[in-house]
Amino acid sequence: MDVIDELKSFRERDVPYTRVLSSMCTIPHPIAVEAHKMFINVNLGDPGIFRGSFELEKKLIEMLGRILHNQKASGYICSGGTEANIQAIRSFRNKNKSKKVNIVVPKTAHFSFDKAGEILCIEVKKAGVDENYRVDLGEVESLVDDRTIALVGVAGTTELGQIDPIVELSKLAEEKGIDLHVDAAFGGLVIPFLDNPYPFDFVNRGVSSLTVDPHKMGMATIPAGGILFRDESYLKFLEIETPYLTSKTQFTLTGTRPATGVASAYAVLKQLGFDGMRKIVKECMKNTKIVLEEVQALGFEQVIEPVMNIVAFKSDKAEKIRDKFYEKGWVISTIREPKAIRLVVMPHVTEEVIKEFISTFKKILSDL
Ligand code: 0PR
Repeated sequence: MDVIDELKSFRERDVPYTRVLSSMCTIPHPIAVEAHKMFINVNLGDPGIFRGSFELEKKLIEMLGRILHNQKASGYICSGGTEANIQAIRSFRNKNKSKKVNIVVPKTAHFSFDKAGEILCIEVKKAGVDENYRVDLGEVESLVDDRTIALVGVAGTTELGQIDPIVELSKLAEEKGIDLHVDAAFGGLVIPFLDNPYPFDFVNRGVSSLTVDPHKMGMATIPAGGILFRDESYLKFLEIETPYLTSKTQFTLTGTRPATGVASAYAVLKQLGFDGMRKIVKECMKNTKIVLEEVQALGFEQVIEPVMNIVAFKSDKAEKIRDKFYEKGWVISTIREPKAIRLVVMPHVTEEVIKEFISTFKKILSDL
C-alpha cells in the first residue's frame, strides 16, 4: 500500500465533523485552508528570518485587539487556549515576585488552569457558581487573600457557554489591585458578533489579559490559539534570553512555532469582516434555537437558556444517551453538574445535520 493510501485509511477512521456535536473546533473556512498552505514551512520562533510572517502576526493581534476594544493589545498566536491561559498566569506570577501565591478561578473554568497551577506551582482556588452557573462574586471575594495575584472569569464556559459577571470581576480586581484574566477561548469570537454583546473584554479597565482562540469559532486551521495582554508590559514578564537567535528574547512558551494559524485566522477575519462573522454567528444561533426546540419537544429541559451556540439538557441517563450516540457513529458530550448532555452547535452543524441528529435521537430514546 502506498503511504498516502495508508494515511487515508487512518483518516477514514476519524469521525467526520458532520457527526460531531461535542467539539469546539470545526471545518476550517476554505480561505483558511488556502492561507495555511502558504505558510507551512514558517517558524515564528525565529522572527528575524520570517519577518513578513512576524509582521502578519502583529497585524492579526491588532485586528483581534480592535474586536476586543483594545488598540494597544499585545500578544501572540499560540497552540490553543491551554497555552494562552498558562501564559497569562505565568506573566502575573512573574510580575509578583513573592514566592507563594494563588489565583481564584470559577469552578466551571477549563481544566487548563489546573495545568497552569501545577506547572507554575501556584494554588488554584475555586469559587462556586450561582443558579445560572455564573461565578458567585461573594465567594470570589471571600477566597481572595493577600497572596492572591489574579482572578479569572470565563466568557463562554466550556460546558454551558455561560458568561461570568466580568464587569463586576473587573471592578473587584481593580479594587484589590490584582490582575483579571478573561478566558474567552470560545466566546471571544462569538460574543462580539451577537445582537446585544455583553461587555466581557478590555472595555473593562480591570481586564489585564484575554484568551481568544481562532481555531474555535474563528474557523482557522488548528493550531491557532490567542493570548492578548492589555499592553506590552505583560510580555516583559514572560521574556527569556535567546542568545543565538535573530531575536534577543522570547516571550512565547514554545520555541519553534507555526504561522499557519496566524495566516488562516487573518485570512478568515479579513475576508469575512465584521459583517461576515456576524452572519456566521447568527446562523449558529439560529441553529442552536432549532436544536433547543427539537430536543425540548423530545421531553428534555435545558440547563440554562443558551447564551451562545452551546446547549445542554438535563438527563439522568446522559451518559447512556452519549454512549448510544457513539455506537451509531455520532459524538456528543456530557456534563456532570447537573447531569446533562451537551451539544455545541458549530458552523458544521447545519439544519441538515440537525435533522439527522434528531431522527437518531428519536431512535435512541425508543430503545432506552
Ligand atoms: N478555555 C476554554 C473556555 C475552553 O473551552 C478550552 C477548550 C480551553 C480554554 C483550552 O483550549 P485548547 O483545547 O485549545 O487548549 N475547550 C474544549 C474542551 O476542552 C476543547 C475541545 C475542542 C475539546 C474540540 C474537544 C474537541 O473535540 O472541551
